[in-house]
Amino acid sequence: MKESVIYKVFKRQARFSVFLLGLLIAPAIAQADTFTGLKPASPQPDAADLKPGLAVTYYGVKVNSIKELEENMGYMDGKPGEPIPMLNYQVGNGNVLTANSNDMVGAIIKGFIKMEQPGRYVFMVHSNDGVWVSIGDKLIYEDPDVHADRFSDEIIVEISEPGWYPVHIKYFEKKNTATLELYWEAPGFGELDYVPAEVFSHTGE
Ligand SMILES: [Ca+2]
Repeated sequence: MKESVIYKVFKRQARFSVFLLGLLIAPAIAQADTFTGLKPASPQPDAADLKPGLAVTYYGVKVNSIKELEENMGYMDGKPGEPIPMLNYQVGNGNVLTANSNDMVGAIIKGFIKMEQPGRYVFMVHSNDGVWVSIGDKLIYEDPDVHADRFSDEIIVEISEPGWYPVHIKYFEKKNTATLELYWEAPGFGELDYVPAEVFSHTGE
């Protein structure tokens, strides 16, 4: 039987509607992703070795992506910077993190975060420019290119084992304004707020 023109148009529109619906639903599903299987530091760091804040190494680079930052790191030495007490930097045109520069900064940030209750943690990242965030050896977020201030969706993490988890963040600021903020809603810490300085630490020199 020959399909009428009207039926053909209807079918095409129905397909298009399903496509649009998919576009709407996909981000909602992505947002609901829950990260599990994060690995606590093993062995756990010795309390006597812990220093406040996160360790940072800076690279003077003009890059457009985390990948380009990594390529630069292959042949240049970074400079250790003052430890970063907490990730609450929305500095406009000011200096980037604890660096003495306001532009063309790459930063490799390492240390530990204490998640002292088992359960569900909601993280959010606010970045400008590119960022890559791993906790417990699991990549939980990346927004790796040049961009204006931009929030992640909610990043849901579930852990069963309380303790210190390794944090590894790659970040760069190319030019103009810079932001790097990390928020959480953690068991026992109430509503969404900056991850507090008291749960960050690092070891080493
Ligand atoms: Ca910028």
